[in-house]
Amino acid sequence: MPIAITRGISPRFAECELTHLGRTPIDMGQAEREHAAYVLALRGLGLDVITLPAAADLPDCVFVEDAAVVLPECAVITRPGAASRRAETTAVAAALQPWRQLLHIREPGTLDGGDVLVLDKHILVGAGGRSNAEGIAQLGELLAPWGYRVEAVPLHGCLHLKSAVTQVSEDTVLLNPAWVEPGLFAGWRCIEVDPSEPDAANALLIGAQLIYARHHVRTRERLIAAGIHPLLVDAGEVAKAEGAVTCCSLICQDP
Ligand code: CIR
Repeated sequence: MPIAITRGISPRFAECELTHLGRTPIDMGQAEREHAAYVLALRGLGLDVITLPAAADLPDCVFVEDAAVVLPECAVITRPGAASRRAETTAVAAALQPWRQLLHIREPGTLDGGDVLVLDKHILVGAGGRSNAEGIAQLGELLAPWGYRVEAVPLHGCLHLKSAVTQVSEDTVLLNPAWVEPGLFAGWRCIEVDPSEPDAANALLIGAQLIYARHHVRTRERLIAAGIHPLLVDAGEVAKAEGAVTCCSLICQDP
């Protein structure tokens, strides 16, 4: 059975890293409810969900996606770009150990999982923010034995590559053309976010089912018009922390 790893929300979530957003109050009760519903949505898709305990001293620990890149053949434990987030990887690595061979990004490399978009054997990595050239080069060397091709992609104005683009069906990506160059996705059907919803490109594809934040109403209409019918989850509180639906889980499909 495929596995999803999630992690509880730190009591210090209000001290999360913020790069492009101003700080606004987070409703912790609502954040907990949204997270519980997200876990239920994953279970509803047949995933066995392992939820790690939150760490009081790691405000961003709910965003497990940034701590690892999980592939069928292995998992790469990252070295997050924000120093406050580096210790998050310890618990995530321990949780992945039974399921995957572990590889590691080493200093001075930095890499956030949110920057890593896997499109079959082509891996695009957002460069210049949390993930540096050294980290991206290490990822390429670690994954070359399995035939993966890693390409650095310039980002403009957003935190991670997967803030700007995600895969939303077998042949389709959803992207914000102001944040990532659409020409990189030749051969893919591209849907653009509604201009009023710049942060609406993040969606979580599990098998054929798309999980998507309920508040991106206009972009959702574009998905539906393209024949993609997402399962909606509330993600308003993680959005205040610059997080979204991919960030809160690591999916380990059966290898
Ligand atoms: C951070 O700035 O690191 C967190 N507040 C948000 C991380 C979101 N993660 C993701 O998009 N993969």
